[in-house]
Amino acid sequence: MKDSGMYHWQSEGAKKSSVDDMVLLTKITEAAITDNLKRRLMEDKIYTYIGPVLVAVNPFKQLPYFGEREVAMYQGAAQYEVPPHIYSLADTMYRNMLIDSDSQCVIISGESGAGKTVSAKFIMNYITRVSGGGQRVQQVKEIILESNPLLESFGNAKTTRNNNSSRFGKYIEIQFSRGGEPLGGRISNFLLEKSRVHSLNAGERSFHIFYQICAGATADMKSNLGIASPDFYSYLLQSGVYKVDGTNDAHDFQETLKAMTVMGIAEDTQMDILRIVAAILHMSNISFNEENNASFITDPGYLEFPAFLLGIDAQILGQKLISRVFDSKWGGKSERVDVTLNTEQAQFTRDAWTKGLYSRLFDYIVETVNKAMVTDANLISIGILDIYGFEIFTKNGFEQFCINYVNEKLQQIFIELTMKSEQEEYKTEGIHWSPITYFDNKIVCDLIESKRPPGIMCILDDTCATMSAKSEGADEDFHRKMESQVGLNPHYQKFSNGFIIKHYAGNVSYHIENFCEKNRDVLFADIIEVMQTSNNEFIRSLFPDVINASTKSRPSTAGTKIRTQANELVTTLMQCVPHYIRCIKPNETKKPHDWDDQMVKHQVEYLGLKENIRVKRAGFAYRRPFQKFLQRYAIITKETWPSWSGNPTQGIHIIMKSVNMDPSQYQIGRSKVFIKDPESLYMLEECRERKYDYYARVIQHAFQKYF
Ligand code: AD9
Ligand code: MG
Repeated sequence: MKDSGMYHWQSEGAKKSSVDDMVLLTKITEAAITDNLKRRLMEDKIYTYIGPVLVAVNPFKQLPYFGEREVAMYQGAAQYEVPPHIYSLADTMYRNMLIDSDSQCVIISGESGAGKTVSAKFIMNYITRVSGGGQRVQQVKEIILESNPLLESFGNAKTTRNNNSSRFGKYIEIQFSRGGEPLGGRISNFLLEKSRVHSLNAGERSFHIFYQICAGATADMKSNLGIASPDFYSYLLQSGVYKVDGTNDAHDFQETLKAMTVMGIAEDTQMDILRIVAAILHMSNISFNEENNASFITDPGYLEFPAFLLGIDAQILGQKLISRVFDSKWGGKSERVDVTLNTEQAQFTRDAWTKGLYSRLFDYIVETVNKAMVTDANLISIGILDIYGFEIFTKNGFEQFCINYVNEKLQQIFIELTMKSEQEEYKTEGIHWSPITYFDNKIVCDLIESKRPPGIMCILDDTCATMSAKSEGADEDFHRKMESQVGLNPHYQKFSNGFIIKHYAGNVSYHIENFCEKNRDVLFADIIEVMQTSNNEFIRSLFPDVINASTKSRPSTAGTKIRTQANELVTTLMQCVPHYIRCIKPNETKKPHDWDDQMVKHQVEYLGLKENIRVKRAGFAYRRPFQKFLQRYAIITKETWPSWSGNPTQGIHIIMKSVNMDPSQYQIGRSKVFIKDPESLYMLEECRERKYDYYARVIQHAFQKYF
């Protein structure tokens, strides 16, 4: 189909080939859902509802309906009046926040490349466009929008599944005044996949910034930072992929610099940031040889430039790469011993050094964005959660384990809030209801994060706590412990050098190699000490660590951090009114109008869309505590206006009766009123608006008459 720039959706009605809201499907099967989504995508309709949940299919092409015209069209429009759109969801969130003074959040889920980050940006764009504000507000909006290209440059990369894959998770809260003006914001970031700095899979790239600097550096930068083409640097050379379809690295580099300026990062600091990026590239060219189990630097000339960029001594850099200081206990006395490393250990040290530098730089950038938009007012907010999607690669490691764990947690929230709590609420409110069964993935979350009995993360932490500094044999030990402690869990299965987890979204085989080292995630004390001697103040500031050999407390592991963060996130999300976008990836070719039926069906299945439709269909579209309902609709009848102080149930009945609401359309529970179909709710809304208009006219009339 050609992209005519017209609204394909407006021909709706002439040919009723698909439904806008899948609650209206005549047959609720996975095949029917898939077919509905396919028909719509072929007509360039990428959005479909399941009640309030938005399903978004990635079109892999720019669609014309995201302009000013649509922004105007969706502002204040009721969901049923306009075609499904992400702007409608954004508008609902924004308006709900203003009406109820409740913070809102949107949980965007779907596998890698399904369109989560694009969706998050549409929401941020819409909200910044419809909200007003003076100069400071405009500045806050610019910071919010510019944080996207900045964080993507440092935190996104081309993978085999997505050319712009988020390699970190992000929850951004936009904070508003009661009048709806964005006054500030806050970003929480989750576990950057930092091993990408040094290890690339075939067909993938490292973080965008490395290629941007090569393509876009000015002549001055090139000579000051020693920038060459990407194939000059070992880290980038290993995959041999330098370009990404549809990406202009030189242009994006300018965007990155501009975004840094918007964040208030001074030009000198920008240069310091790029200095670190360049130093990492140069460090990758330091290689090692070995004699009698002791490594030496193949060409010490390669030490000079990175040492210069980092402001440290080249000789010390070399020495720290081929030897390491260990704390050893001899006869009760603690002693520091310098041990020579073999080639493998030296390479490991170099990579630990570069990834440590990079992750600290990334944290600095997130912190800077946060400082730029900080506000101390206690405000209402809209939170947007865009994390890395569920991943299954040919070889999956510790990173995929963490990424998939977070996705598992999000699925759990979705289940908790849309399926479980919905059904439980009917029960506690005493509403008549026939239950629907669904797969509750809590069992998988427990397998990973449970403390008692210990789940995989606990077992991993235990192994790390007792492993030797050189970590020999730790992964095997971890493997054995898992077998004895979670071996019987039906969602766990062992294989020779790894284990399979039966996730909600599919079975993933994880290779055990390096799990312990990556989980321990410590930067060696002597590397930190060297960095603290840097003659560059900015670089020193990234290493504020206090090194104290006698400190008994164990540093927290990567697994513990992600588990804590994931659980904190759940708590935050639970305090907001949740909205959901379920992104679907229609093919692996990244081409428009290409449809892989099996692939979509699989996603429909694991996202639980069928059960979601069933629950919605059998359930109630709307529920509100008595008081909130009465406040909102009191205007409809004379008896309840301006406020109702009698028995709430009676007040609600009066309002319902006055609009001729069919009694089968609503039920009154113990503390809430439930309305079955969205249409019935819209009817109430319309009556409310008519009354508002009427009173507005009366007031205007009186005003004109007397003044
Ligand atoms: V990952 O888990 O970060 O690897 P995402 O975030 O789900 O993944 P992303 O939003 O990055 O996927 O989308 C992948 C690509 O699909 C984008 O770079 C676009 O080229 C394309 N895409 C996604 N959604 C849209 C859309 N609504 N319109 C046009 C889209 N292109
Ligand atoms: Mg993304």
